[in-house]
Amino acid sequence: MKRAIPLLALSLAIAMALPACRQDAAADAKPATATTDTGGSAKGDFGPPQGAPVEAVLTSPPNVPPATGRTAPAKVIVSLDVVEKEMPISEGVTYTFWTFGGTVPGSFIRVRQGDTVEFHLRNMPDSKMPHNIDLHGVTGPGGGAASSFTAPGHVSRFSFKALNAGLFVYHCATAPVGMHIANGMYGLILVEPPEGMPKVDREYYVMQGDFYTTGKYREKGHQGFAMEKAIDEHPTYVLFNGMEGAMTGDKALTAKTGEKVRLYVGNGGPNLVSSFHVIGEIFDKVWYEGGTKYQENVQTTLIPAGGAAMMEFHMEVPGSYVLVDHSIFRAFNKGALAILKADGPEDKTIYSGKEVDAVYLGDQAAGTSRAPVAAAAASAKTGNLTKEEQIAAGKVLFAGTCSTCHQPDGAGLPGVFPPLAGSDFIKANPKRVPQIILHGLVGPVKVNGKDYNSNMPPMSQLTDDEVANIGTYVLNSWGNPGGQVSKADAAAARAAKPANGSDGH
Ligand code: HEC
Ligand SMILES: [Cu+2]
Repeated sequence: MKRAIPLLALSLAIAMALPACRQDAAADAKPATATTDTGGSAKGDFGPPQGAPVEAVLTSPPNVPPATGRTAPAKVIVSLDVVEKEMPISEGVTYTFWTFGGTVPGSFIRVRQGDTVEFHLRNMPDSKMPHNIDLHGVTGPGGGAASSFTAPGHVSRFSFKALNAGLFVYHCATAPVGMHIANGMYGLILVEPPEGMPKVDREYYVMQGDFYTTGKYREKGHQGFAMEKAIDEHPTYVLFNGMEGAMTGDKALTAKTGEKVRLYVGNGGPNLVSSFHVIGEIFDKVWYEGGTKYQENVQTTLIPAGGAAMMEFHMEVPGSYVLVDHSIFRAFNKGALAILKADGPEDKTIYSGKEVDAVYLGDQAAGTSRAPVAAAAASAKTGNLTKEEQIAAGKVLFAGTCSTCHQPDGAGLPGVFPPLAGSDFIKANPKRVPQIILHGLVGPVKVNGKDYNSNMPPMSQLTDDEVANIGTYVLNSWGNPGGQVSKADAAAARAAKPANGSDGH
């Protein structure tokens, strides 16, 4: 009996191999495809550059430069500026980024295999740090890093021949390397194969990175870099294109049904690998690891830190497609979320469902403005925060955090989620609202004469400002007693022991 299984398996394998062999023989007769070796760095048009030097077109994310369109090797000049600058990392939160070209990720560079690239790296005079560049598309020790160490106010120049086709990460490699990368110093360089990339309707540039701030996720104001968190690999933010919401709302990527879209996706790290996924789409092709061969019909592709991938899909159904790192807390609690919006006629034979809504997008849904949150943060900073501003901000935050259960109108769901609207439970002790938000609620409670015995999870991921604003919104909505929750109240509630269902009754 024990022997029978491997024997059976063997004969099955032989039976299955026979027709497969015949197919392989037929394929051999066909012209070379991606299943043939490209020859790597040993095969290509590596003759001297022809014609006048070409100035590379650099683009800021999410844009990709046009195809080089060249059929012979050229000398290509790439001029990239290192800029240290303060930019928003989330609504009402700023961070001092170190950038290649003033954006995170840095400018997209596009050349052709066999090109000789003359790289000019300028570090702006007002920079505080020296920087350099290591391009993974360079053959040579350090990938350019040793030749490009550049003090503030200086320019470095070095040349390399692009021997391998592919999509490559570049990054700063100045000590402490992790810190330079964590501050946003990475981008992509595409080395087109000699025949160029297949034509598509749209190309986009997306790059993931993990960020480490001294404050919590969405803690307002200017945030510093937290070295300890970075060493522990505990990011505060995981982002596409350097900012929460860089590609949502009116900045969403766009496409039309019937179009073929290609994404060039990199992962700068410094620490995390990305399980890159587009909710509602299947990648027709993935050039995994940014190399020459593609896999077909893929749901999620792994992009290592310091790696990249290209993926293509055809848009059939209109609506919002959500780009995420499918390590899913990163998407919904650290910012790794972007939207691709496809316009066009419905095709009910492919999909009868409705537009993706708050289920996936929460406060990132189109038409939801987070401006009131930023306004409240700005006023809080100057000590002028009003109750009205808190209510406006709290309303946005409630939609993103509480409304899935308690419903947008606070009515709850009978027998499952108690109402917040006109809640006698809140009225009996309004001070408990911030405590319930932060510590959750378990065990039996009676609200407006109805019994509930369920479990509200703690929302301790919220900042004190957020708790204060949500609490103030709840207290001043739907016939509740009014009042205000301050940031100090929220901090005190955070420090206090969890509330339980029976106290106050
Ligand atoms: C995952 C679902 C869920 C989310 C999200 C949620 N709650 Fe609750 N909430 C509950 C449940 C369930 C109870 C009742 C718990 C029990 O039976 O002990 C509850 C109870 C409450 C109560 C006390 C009962 C009442 O109706 O007055 C308040 C106040 C409250 N939640 C506020 C909030 C606020 C504010 C948020 C957003 C920060 C929020 N909840 C998010 C599920 C949720
Ligand atoms: Cu640097």
